[in-house]
Amino acid sequence: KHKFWETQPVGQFKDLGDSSLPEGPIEPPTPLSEVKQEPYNLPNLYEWTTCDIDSDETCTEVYNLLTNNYVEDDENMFRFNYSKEFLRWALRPPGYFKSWHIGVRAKVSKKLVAFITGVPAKIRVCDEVVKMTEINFLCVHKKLRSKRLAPVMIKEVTRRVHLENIWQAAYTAGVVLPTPIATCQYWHRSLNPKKLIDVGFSRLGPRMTMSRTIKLYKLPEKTLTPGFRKMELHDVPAVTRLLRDYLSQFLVAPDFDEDDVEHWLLPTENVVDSYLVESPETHEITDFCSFYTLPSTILGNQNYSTLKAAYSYYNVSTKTPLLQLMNDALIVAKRKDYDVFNALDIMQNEPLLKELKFGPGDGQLHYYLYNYRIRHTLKPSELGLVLL
Ligand code: MYA
Ligand code: JJ1
Repeated sequence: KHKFWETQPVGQFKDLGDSSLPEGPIEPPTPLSEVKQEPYNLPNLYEWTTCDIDSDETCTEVYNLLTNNYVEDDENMFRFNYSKEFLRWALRPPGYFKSWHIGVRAKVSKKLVAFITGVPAKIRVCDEVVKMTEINFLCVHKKLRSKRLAPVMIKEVTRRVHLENIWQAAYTAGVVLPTPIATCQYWHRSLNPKKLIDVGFSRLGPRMTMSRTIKLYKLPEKTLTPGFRKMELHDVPAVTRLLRDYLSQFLVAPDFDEDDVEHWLLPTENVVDSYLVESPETHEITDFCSFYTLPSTILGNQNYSTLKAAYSYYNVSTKTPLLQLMNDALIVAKRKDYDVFNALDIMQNEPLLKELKFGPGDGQLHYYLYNYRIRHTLKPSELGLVLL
């Protein structure tokens, strides 16, 4: 059934529940001298390219490929529309490798027709911190689908990751592959219900009018928590301590140092927003919340072309109840004109989502590890990792 994935060092469906298999790497690293030195073969009309995302021209080509060919919902009404600034942020974390930003071009026209990326990350699985790559932005042009290009791209990124002496990966997908470590549910909180209904993102509930719906989702103009403010550069050490401490309770979570926190959580306009609570008395940093910006193109609507969505990222509470913190994040997102606030049922989110008037979406997100076996499937609440 999975001609490609059956050949890869990933958990196989037939092994689910076999507790005799050891936890940890599925196959051992090989000496670097044994890693294949040449790229995998592509069909004859295509060639590999390393994408220099610093170059405006290349970044635009990647942006255009993804804008027209990346992930859609199951009814093809919306398509993710990552911005160029977002792509630059996502692809250049501390210690990134340019060689892991891989494109495929048509040999004659030089048109970019496929893409896959890796970025380095330290991820803790139970009590081991493992050097991994996070794989994202796998995309094959719509006209080249179902020609088995994706397996070649995955093997090529694997080879280039191996050349850096890294042997594990983490990734998420909307499709089921061998074998999820967890399956999570998307939840959505309407901020601009009229537009969401007009574009078919949501529906008027039974026995609801538009004006009752607008009233239902109304939010205050201002945040409620005293000491709530935007994160700044000088907060990096305090936020790192807070986040490391908080993430230690999850079975799978990133192992962030200060450089990671500066990159991944310091606010970047229209890319990532982070807020914290500084105690008005002690000036201690006690709580933190963040979201990233990922609009979607609205396919075939007369009146609207993009849906502005915020995605819940990392939230930490020690003093302010998580509910109040997330409510303040909703207030900020509403004030900044987002149409919807999305979140997964990971970490401690699930009980809050219902109280904050989120509703379950029609999409799921499956989490995967490459070449690392864990003995049990995780509950979403045991996951402390958000991929972009
Ligand atoms: S998830 C986002 C994926 N992108 C999209 O959904 C965008 C729209 N779709 C497309 O561009 C294409 O449909 C893609 C497949 C490119 C997805 N992850 O070439 P094919 C398997 C992994 O004929 P196409 C993200 O970016 C499929 O089961 N495998 O198919 C994370 C089949 O194998 P098998 C996938 O439709 C990516 C084979 O590909 C996915 O033309 C993580 C068919 O190939 C998928 N999302 O192209 C990648 N979809 O026969 C893995 C289909 O066995 C990373 N397939 O079932 C692994 C770790 C690597 C690094 C390791 C380092 C140590
Ligand atoms: O956004 C998603 N679904 C929306 C739109 C559905 C449109 C028709 N298919 C949705 N809307 C309902 C919202 C409603 C608001 C009021 C309260 C009740 C709910 O459900 C879904 C997620 O739910 N998104 C997708 O399907 C996009 C793909 C998701 C897989 C992502 C793969 C990631 C790639 C890895 O990097």
